[in-house]
Amino acid sequence: MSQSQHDSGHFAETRMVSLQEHVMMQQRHHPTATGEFTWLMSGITKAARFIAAKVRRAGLVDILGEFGTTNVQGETVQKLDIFANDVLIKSLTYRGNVGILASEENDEPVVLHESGAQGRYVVLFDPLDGSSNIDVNISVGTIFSILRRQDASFGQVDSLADVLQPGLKQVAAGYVIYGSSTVFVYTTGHGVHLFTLDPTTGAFILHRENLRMPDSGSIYSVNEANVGSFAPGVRAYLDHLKASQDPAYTSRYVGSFVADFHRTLLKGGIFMYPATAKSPSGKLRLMYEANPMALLAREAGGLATDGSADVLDIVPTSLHQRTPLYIGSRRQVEEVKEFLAR
Ligand code: P6P
Repeated sequence: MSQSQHDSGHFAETRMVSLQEHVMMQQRHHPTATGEFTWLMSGITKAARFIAAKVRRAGLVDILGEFGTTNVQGETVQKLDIFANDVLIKSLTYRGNVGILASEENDEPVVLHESGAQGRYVVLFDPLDGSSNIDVNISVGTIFSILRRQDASFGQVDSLADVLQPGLKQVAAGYVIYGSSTVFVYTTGHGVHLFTLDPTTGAFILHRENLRMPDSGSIYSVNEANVGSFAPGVRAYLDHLKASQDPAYTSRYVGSFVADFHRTLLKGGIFMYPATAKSPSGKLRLMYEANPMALLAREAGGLATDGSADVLDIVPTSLHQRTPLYIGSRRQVEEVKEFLAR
C-alpha cells in the first residue's frame, strides 16, 4: 500500500489523538493556560478508567460474591457508586489545583485545604448516575462540572459561595458513559469532543471532534408513567408529538440520564424530566447533572431549559437543588417552551 493510500486510511481520520493530547491542544484557546487544567482532567480520566473496570465486573457480583462481602484483604467491598465516589475524590484530591470537591454522594462540599492557594478549581460530579440500572446491565455514567473559584472568596472557609455559581460559569463539563464501550465526552467551551476507551492500552482515543447535535430530531424521551401529574403544557406537547407526521416521532426512554442524553446528543430530539407530583421541582440535580449537560448541549448547537429559563442562567441556591429539564435539539426545545408558555 502506498504511503498516500495508507494516509487516507483509517489512521488519517482518527489521527490516534489521545484525550490528554486533545486537552493540551484545547489550551491554545487559553493563552494564559499553565497546563494545570490538563493535569486536573487527567485526574478525571484516571478515575474513569478505574470505574469502567469495576463496572465491567459488576456482573460477576453474584458469581464471585465480590460485593457485599469482604475481599481477600478482608476489606468490605463497597457498592459501585460509593466506589466511584471514592475513586474520584482520591484522584482529584492530590492534583494540587483542585480546591473544592462537591459530589452527589456528599451532603456538603469537601474543601481540600492541602491545595492551599493552588486550589483554583471546583469539581462537581455525580460519580455513577443511574447506578440502580447496573443490575440489569443498562449503561450508566459519571457526570462532571468544573468551575473556577471566585477570587473574592478565594481561601475563605465558606466554600459554598465558590460552588453555587450559574452553569454559564463552567470552565469545562462532560461525562463518561459506561456502555457497550466506554466513551468520554467533554467541552471546555470550544466544541464537544468524544473519545473511546481502548481497553488494551487504557488510552481514550478521539473519535468525534466538534460534534454538532441535529437542529431537529424525531426521538422524544420522557417517563410517560408520570403523564398524570405533568403540567397541561407538557401533556399538550406530548399530544402534539404523537400527532406529528413530519417528522413522525418515536419514543425512547432508558431511565439512565447519561444514556438518554448521549443518544439525544448524537441523534437529536428531546429529553424531558418535567416537574411531577413525586418530584415537584423535577428529579435531576442542577449543579452536577443539568448544568454540565446543558453546557454540552449548547456547545453542540442544542438548548436546555427548565421550562422557561435557560438552565445555564439559573442562579443556584443549594448544592443538591433539583430542576425540571427539557434538553436537546433547538427545534424541539423551542417548541416545548411555546407549549409551556400557553
Ligand atoms: P425515573 C436514575 O435513577 C436517574 O437519576 C437518572 O439517571 C434518570 O434519568 C432518572 O433517574 C430516571 O427517573 O423517575 O424515570 O425512573
